[in-house]
Amino acid sequence: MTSPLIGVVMGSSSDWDTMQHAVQILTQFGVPHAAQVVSAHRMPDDMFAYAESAQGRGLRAIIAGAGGAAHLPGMLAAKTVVPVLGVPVASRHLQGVDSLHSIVQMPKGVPVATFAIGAAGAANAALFAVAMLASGDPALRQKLEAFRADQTAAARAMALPPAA
Ligand code: RP5
Repeated sequence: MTSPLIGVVMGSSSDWDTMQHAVQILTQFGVPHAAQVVSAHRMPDDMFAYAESAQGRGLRAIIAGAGGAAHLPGMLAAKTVVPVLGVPVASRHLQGVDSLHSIVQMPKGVPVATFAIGAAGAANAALFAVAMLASGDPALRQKLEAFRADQTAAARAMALPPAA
């Protein structure tokens, strides 16, 4: 079995609706990955163990999604130099603006690459991880270029309805 290159973690199973969009992209590109729940405030010891073992397990990036006071991406980044890509999950009361601010406003010295709130952010985090891997993998780079070309073709083919 191939070891995962990308770890996908989230603070709760309730984040899966959003984070599955990252997993779909990684699957589509054939990138070995593993997804699991790692909660910063409910499983802090597990979170540290996950981060501390990330390099040794061969992870090249960690995609971390969380909502509300979203500590998970920043705390993982504090415990590993493996790049952490943060996905703000939409929260019930503040629609994910809280999650975005929690993840994006890292103090200088410990970066978290932060993506858009919700499904687009999850998908883009995965595409960014693919791009990182593709810089040393010509076959993966070709797949990424083909993905972009398909998107371009689809956009060029977009038709608008007549004005009302
Ligand atoms: C965060 O709290 C999770 O990332 C999730 O977005 C949010 C709510 O979690 P649940 O109460 O749905 O488990 O830790």
